[in-house]
Amino acid sequence: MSPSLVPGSADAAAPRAGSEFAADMLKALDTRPRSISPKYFYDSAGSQLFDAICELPEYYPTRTEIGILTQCAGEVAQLAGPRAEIVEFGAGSLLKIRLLLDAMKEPARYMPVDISGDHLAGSAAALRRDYPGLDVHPVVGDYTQRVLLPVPRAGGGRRIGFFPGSTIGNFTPREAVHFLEVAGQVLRGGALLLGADLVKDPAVLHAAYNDSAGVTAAFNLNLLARANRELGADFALDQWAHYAFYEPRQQRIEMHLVSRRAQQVTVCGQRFDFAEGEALHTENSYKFTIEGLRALAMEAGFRPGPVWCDARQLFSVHWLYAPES
Ligand code: AVJ
Repeated sequence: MSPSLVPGSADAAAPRAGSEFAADMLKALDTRPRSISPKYFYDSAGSQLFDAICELPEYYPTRTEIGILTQCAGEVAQLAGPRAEIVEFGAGSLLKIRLLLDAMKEPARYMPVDISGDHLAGSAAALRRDYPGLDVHPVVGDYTQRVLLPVPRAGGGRRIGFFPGSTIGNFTPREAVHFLEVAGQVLRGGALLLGADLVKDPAVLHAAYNDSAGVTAAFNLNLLARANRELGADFALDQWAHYAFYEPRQQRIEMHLVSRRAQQVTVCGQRFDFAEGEALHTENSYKFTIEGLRALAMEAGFRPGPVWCDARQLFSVHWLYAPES
């Protein structure tokens, strides 16, 4: 039995987050327009801020997806069949995976793939305690790159991918197809359960990324705070503005950090100039139509199955059949 391809890096090969962050930040500051991957939001402070975002009244995706998963879990369990092996891309919320595990018949194995080993260890311990029959097998790796899953498939059941939260929206459409192609290889013969945020009234989208409590602003600014902590940078946080808006032609929210005045910053001992109003692009969060998402999946070789939505059509959860071979 050969191990299968997963997007991510194998345990031993995982790069040090610090040095990768340093290299990517220096590269971002040297490029025009300046932009950096949103994966650097998630140090421990950023992960806590993200959890706070999920509780905000304006941020509908998390609670809406949980509602949908609660409704469709029985049907999902039927589709998955007995002794399924679940591969989660990103060790997300324990609540979401529990909804699936509780509905499934004798789930055999749970393999969360995440860049944060600490995050993985915490959730693995809790799940092992609560699901004694389940083989919990975390994989430290970056699922946005491809690598090998270290273990052969669990015997008998189907391999089911789980990619909730509309994290797929952080990829450009091209990157999303590439991710899905790699995921399709990992999951071949099985399926992917995918959460995708939907195109909707721009005012609703705008509010979700411009909350009145300022938590999303703090989450965005934490990237600069993290650079100060880890890269010896000297960003003056009060000289930077959180700027998030919906771009309807590309169907995406863009988040930026905008310099409030002309200023110089030092990062890893190097100086960089920012003009007043110059920006660092920190995140894209694409929104989808149901048909558009299904078309992307088909481009990557998946066959679309059932789709579940909330009554207001805010969010969608898709069952996508992976290629057979
Ligand atoms: C985790 C990527 C799905 O795009 O809504 C929340 C991250 N950024 N608020 C999203 C995020 C700002 C979130 N994803």
